[in-house]
Amino acid sequence: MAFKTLGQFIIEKQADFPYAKGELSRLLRDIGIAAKMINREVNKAGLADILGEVGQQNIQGEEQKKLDVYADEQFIEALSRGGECCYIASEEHEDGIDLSIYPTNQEGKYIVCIDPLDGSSNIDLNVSVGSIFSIYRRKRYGVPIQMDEILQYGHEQVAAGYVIYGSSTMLVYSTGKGVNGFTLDPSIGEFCLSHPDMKIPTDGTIYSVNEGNYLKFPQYIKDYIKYCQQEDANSKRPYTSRYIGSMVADLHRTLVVGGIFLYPETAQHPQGKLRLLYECSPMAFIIEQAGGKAISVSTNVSEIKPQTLHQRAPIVIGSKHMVEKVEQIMLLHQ
Ligand code: AHM
Ligand code: MG
Repeated sequence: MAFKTLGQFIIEKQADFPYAKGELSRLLRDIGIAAKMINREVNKAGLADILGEVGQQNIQGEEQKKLDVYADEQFIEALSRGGECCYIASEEHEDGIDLSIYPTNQEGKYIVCIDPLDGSSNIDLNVSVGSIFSIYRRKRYGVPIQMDEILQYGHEQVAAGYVIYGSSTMLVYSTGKGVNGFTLDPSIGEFCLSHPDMKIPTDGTIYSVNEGNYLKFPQYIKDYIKYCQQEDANSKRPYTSRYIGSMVADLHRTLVVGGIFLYPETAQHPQGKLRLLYECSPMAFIIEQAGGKAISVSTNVSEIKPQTLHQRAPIVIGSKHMVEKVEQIMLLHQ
């Protein structure tokens, strides 16, 4: 059967950007390579005891690294290599990594924000984890990079995507012209187009939230959860509850079969838990590109102006009608 690899697809799609010189395509390809390297290590995670504990030397005399550190290094290496990227903001680093100070990357057009291994607390349990990336364009050239170029609105993203290391490994991304998904074929070591032009169903029957936090949630979220649990044949309620605790995995399911994912604000954590630049904005970009919706209390996630690199934001994201229902209930409380 004929199939299209990620590399072939990226080159084909370059025609969508007539003025582009191929830098974004190269950047996406480099991200694909990092994803394959991380996938290889994630698949071996259960062998840690055999290959050597984290921090110990393995049989080849190499130091074993924590997987999130390894994933971070793979991305940084892949993104630094090509010269297209001038700045990396990573969830793993307190400060950003300014590559524009190096002659090889000073002309780089792109800023990349990454969560190299999201949901890493699940790694030892053989539960799906993921990587998330988000790409912005530089605003000025020939001067040192400034914070306003890094802290851009979600709607200014040029591309965003995620990799899910699950029962199979997939890379899903968008450059603002729809969403496409690629499954890694381990026999040939290539991501192959398996989910072209992904669309999230407008309605769904699954809600996904850490209900252990229920008592701390604001009233409109509590009311929405009760709404999900009430019986109503027309809207196929009660909905099913599913929560993996890996944002990438929970949102991948939401994208494919529809549903809603919530990580709301609480009195103790008014900004929720998830990071705006590495988790909320890229996932909102993908879900919106697929026809869904993402809000942060009363604004769209894509309309939040980030103030700091590691800023958090509450998020409600998924099937359009389900997110709109949360908005309706929220309005009743104002
Ligand atoms: P991490 O970046 O430390 O891995 O945390 C992010 C993860 C998300 O993948 C997931 O949605 C969320 O944390 C789960 O949090 P909780 O355990 O509070 O429900
Ligand atoms: Mg994370």
